Amino acid sequence: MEVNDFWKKKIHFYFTEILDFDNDGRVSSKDVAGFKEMYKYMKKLKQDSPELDRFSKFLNVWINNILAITNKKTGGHETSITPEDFRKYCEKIRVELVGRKTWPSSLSYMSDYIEALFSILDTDNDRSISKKDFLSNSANAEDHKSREVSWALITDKDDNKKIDIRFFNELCIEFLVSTNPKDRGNWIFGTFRY
Ligand SMILES: [Ca+2]
Ligand SMILES: [Ca+2]
Repeated sequence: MEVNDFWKKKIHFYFTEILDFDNDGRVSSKDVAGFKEMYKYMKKLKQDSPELDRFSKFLNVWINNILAITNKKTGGHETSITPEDFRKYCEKIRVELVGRKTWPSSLSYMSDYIEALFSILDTDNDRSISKKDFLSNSANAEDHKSREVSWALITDKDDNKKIDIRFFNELCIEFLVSTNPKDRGNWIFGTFRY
């Protein structure tokens, strides 16, 4: 199963709109610093909080893993990731994920990264993502609307549904694999602007 234009657009969107926090066209530890600040603010944490420390560690491990893979190919010592590097990385791990619902051991570091994402979405820290959590990350009215549509798609219009960490992992894997816009994992980041 090859990737298609929908998949490429989705991965590009994820890179530019979500990962590249400071909008400089690359993903690096500078973006992790931005996410850390946002997380600290959202969860009302102190600068020296162990939770905050764990959160940024997860993100850095993940970025370093992508760099290790992309640098291996170029033989270089790049410290930031381009959209093309990222797409190639996603294509590579996608091969290992097709048909799976859990991370293979070769990608075990992804669980920690997914845990960090889950923590961002779980705004009230009760270890599940409710519709309220999902909508509360909206940036503006338009974003709020697309999140409502995304939620309906993911949960089959069940407003009382809760997304636990196991289901969230499945949806994230589907996000990385799916070439079909109808698959619900495509909407886990709450947008239709692919
Ligand atoms: Ca950046
Ligand atoms: Ca929650």
